[in-house]
Amino acid sequence: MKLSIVLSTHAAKFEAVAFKGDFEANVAKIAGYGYHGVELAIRDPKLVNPADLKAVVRQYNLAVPAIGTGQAWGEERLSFSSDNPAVRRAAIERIKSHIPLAAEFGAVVILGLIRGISPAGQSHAQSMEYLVAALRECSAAAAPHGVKYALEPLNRYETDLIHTVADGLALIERVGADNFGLLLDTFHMNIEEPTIEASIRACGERIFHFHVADSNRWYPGAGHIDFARVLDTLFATGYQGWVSGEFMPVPDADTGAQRAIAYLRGLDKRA
Ligand code: LER
Ligand code: MN
Repeated sequence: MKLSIVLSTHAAKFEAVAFKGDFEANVAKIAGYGYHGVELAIRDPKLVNPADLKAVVRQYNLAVPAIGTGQAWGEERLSFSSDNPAVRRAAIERIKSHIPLAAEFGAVVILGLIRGISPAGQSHAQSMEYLVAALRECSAAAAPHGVKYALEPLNRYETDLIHTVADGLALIERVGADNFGLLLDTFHMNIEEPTIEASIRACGERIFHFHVADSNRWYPGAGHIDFARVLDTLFATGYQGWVSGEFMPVPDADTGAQRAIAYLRGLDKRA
């Protein structure tokens, strides 16, 4: 099992990003705890220096399996489904601007809350049309660079758009791009999926990335998700990707990160 953990390149509001702030010190800690990768949450690629990022992760021998983009919604309200065409355009351009860095790291680009939330007065069907158009454009731009996008089904309390694997698979059909798939997150799945294992099997080869947090969004092992079964099911699909920790800094970021890796390694001796 290849294990990574989410790290924000800048201070962020998103509460499930355990490591925020001093980048190099956090990378050093994450490597020290035994993780093999860092998933980078980057609001805007213009705000980071790719050479510096690369130098730091290489120095600590870490991979970057995925780049999270949700802070562009969280901090700037950029959204694929906005009723304002300028906002939709800015969201699409922002998401395309992640392509060079993702290509360099071999990272999948995560599409979480950048999908947005249907604005008051806009129908769900209209939001989905905007979403499909944005995803087609971004996927087509990324394909020649070998970059993939992974849209994450999110629970109903965060958005009205795409809650389940079934919703995500229907969207994949509509987008019709080989480099567009899903990111599954056990926290959201525990709220929305009828059966976590059946949904993982249904998603199969379109699982492009995987987030782990327990039912309470603390580190795996702190709640009631059966991770032995979930991870067995995930790897039985042939999944070759990363298992990435995205959980709250409880009791603090360092303790959570250490408990998560100890617990996951205990489940899978290959971790
Ligand atoms: C991001 O990966 C996530 O899981 C969401 O809850 C962000 O809002
Ligand atoms: Mn997630």
